[in-house]
Amino acid sequence: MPRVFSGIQPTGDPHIGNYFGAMKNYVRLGEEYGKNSIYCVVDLHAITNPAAYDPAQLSKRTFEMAVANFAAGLDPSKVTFFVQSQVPEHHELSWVFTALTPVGELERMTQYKDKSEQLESVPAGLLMYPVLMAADILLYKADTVPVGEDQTQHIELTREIARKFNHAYGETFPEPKAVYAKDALRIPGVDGHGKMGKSKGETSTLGILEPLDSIWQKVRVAPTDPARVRRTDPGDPDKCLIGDYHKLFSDLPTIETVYAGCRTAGIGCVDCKKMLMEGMRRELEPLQARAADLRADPDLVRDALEQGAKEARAIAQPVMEEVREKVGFLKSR
Ligand code: AQP
Repeated sequence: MPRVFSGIQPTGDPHIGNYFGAMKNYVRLGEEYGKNSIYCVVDLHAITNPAAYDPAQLSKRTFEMAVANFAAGLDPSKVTFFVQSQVPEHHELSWVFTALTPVGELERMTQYKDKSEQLESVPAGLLMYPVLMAADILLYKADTVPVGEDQTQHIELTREIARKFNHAYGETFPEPKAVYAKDALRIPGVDGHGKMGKSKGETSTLGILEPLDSIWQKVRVAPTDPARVRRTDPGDPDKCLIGDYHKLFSDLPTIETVYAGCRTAGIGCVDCKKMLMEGMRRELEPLQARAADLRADPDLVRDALEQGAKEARAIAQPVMEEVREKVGFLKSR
């Protein structure tokens, strides 16, 4: 049975990188795979990076991440959606994979190198992050993983772990493939410093639940093509993050107008940014209204998550039984 799995960290407010790079794909694949599309808020991952983790905020952020996904169109009655820590089989399988994975493989992960560089003391959990991610995916024997491009290396490692397990214990797990959203592989941060990411803080992100005034304050001062020093200088919209954002939010005629206007200096950067805000308003205002309705009924959200965890465990438990038997653990009577 083909199955989809993906997770999203409650390390901060969901941003347009998460939305276009992952969340919209969850909705699309959910329509195709129904309950076999399995998504979770990965709170176990969120505690591995001390720079982005605040215990006082974690449960609130987990709830908000669920709200954001439901508001973005994910229907919990049609897909399987839950909170990772409510399905303990994730860390059980993770431990089995830990025993199979060479430390050297983990140390060469780019995301580990980037994040550990910024820390004085590096928690082992940060190193083990991709092993837990492999367990998340393979616990459901998922073969399709909708993610952004930043996760490519982790998915490759997941395939390797599946191969290692199958080799050691017999054919058990599929080798999953990543699926990417076209035009949203790696959405740049609004500060112009690399990929938009939650753990980089609010200067990097445009939150999908963020008030539009606050979004405008960041867009207004966002860097554009450095070649456009004066209003009369022509620019290259392909070298401008506002140009990238237009491709996500604007309709085709607007994109054509903006791209031609930038290249000929027919429009200035401020006009270009104002036109972007129209598209953002169109996309985000209804989403934010749905989120407000959901927040007003927290029991509805919590019930949906708990039901999702039950559905996830119904798939995960037999897989874990199979793993325990193959690994050779003495079965409890
Ligand atoms: N900028 C992005 N462009 C496209 N896709 C992205 N994703 C994340 N950022 C972008 C995809 O969103 C899904 C959830 O990933 P995450 O929860 O790890 O999101 P994050 O913002 O990257 O969170 P972090 O790890 O707290 O932030 P950083 O990156 O700063 O370390 C994934 O499918 C991801 O690919």
